[in-house]
Amino acid sequence: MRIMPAAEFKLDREVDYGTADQNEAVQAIIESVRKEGDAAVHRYSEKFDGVKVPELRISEEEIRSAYERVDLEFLEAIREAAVNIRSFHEKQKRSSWMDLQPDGSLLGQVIRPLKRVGLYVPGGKAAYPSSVLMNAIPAQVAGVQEIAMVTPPATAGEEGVNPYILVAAAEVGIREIYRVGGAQAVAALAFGTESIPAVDKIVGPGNIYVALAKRSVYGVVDIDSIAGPSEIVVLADDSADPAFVAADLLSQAEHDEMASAVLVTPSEELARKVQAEVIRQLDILPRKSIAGPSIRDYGAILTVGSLKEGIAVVNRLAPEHLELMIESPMETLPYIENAGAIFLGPYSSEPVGDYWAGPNHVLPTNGTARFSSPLNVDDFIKKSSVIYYSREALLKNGRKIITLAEHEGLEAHARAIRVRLDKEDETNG
Ligand code: HSO
Ligand code: ZN
Repeated sequence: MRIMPAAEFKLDREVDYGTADQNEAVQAIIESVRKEGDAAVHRYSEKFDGVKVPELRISEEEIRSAYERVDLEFLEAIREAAVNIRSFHEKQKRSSWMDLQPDGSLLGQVIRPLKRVGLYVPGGKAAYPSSVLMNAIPAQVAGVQEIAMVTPPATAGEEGVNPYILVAAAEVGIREIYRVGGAQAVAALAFGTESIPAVDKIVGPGNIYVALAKRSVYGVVDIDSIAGPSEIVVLADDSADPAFVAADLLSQAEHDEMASAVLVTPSEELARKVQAEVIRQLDILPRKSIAGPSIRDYGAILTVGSLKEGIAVVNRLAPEHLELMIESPMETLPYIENAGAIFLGPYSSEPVGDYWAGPNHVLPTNGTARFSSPLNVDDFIKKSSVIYYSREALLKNGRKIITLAEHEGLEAHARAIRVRLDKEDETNG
């Protein structure tokens, strides 16, 4: 892991818009699924996952048997995590409101949950039961009635779906689960097929084909943000334990060869110690083949002249995860402008947030913390404005509305108001 002055570090992250071939393939899949429904879904699953399934929907029996294949410790832990996540998201709930004006008019906003949401859960290296909870629970807290989950077979050529994913889903009450992945799953959720009814919004991470498909159906349905590789920035001073810092950097590096782990520090000594620790810990990591390239290509230890300078670097990076392992993290918090989740002090290691504490682990990546937020209850609601004008209120304001309409050359708008004012004049006169 290279040590360098922060000023020399260039974070040249780009959004992956896919190759021309990938885009073309995804468009073809979406078109076919839209036109042919289930038949196309089956065809693509056979082509890409090597499976021929009689039923897309996973049976109750299969969910029951998944419970027999997971251990009790996992089950207990996921239940407790779900309680923590639910209670955190309960605090995000908003209420509808109505404001009565002195002239008798009423203005307000009603909150409604989305009716039906599709949750994509990847197979393979990023099949995380914890992400099932993180995506489903805010939707449920928002009041979403139907959640349909899609997930590809765990092993190519076989029908079986990861039992931990099935159990996590069942634990939060998701029973509508389909054995399908890739762009065909996204297209099915967006347009609906004979066996998969269309949804209003699609959430959840996936590979490049899933990401391109989501981008492409946006507008037909809503989507969540498109996640880039995971990132962590640790801002640490001499008070930090190098072994803690190195372990936390590696915890994100093991997600993806393209994940980035960066230490920002005013301490040359800590920089050297963390560098040595990363080498030592990496060597004995089971996912060394993923974490190694991540650390090599996207990892860095950035030295700064002061803590203040370090904070400026952090704000520029706008990391998905930020750990403050410094003397007074609480006092520094007000100066952090851009970060998806902020972990304070030596014991708030990132996995505490990934799995357990309650805040969502679906966070803005790729610098998007500059303008966006963790996945939350608001992502699953919508608002309608409510307007009630009393007779008195319209009489008072009608002339001014007419003026604005006339200046836009919209005479029918003006007349819609005038017809009411005129009627008043007639009755009065
Ligand atoms: N750190 C990941 C979330 C995750 N970690 C899932 C473990 N499982 C992205 O924020
Ligand atoms: Zn993680």
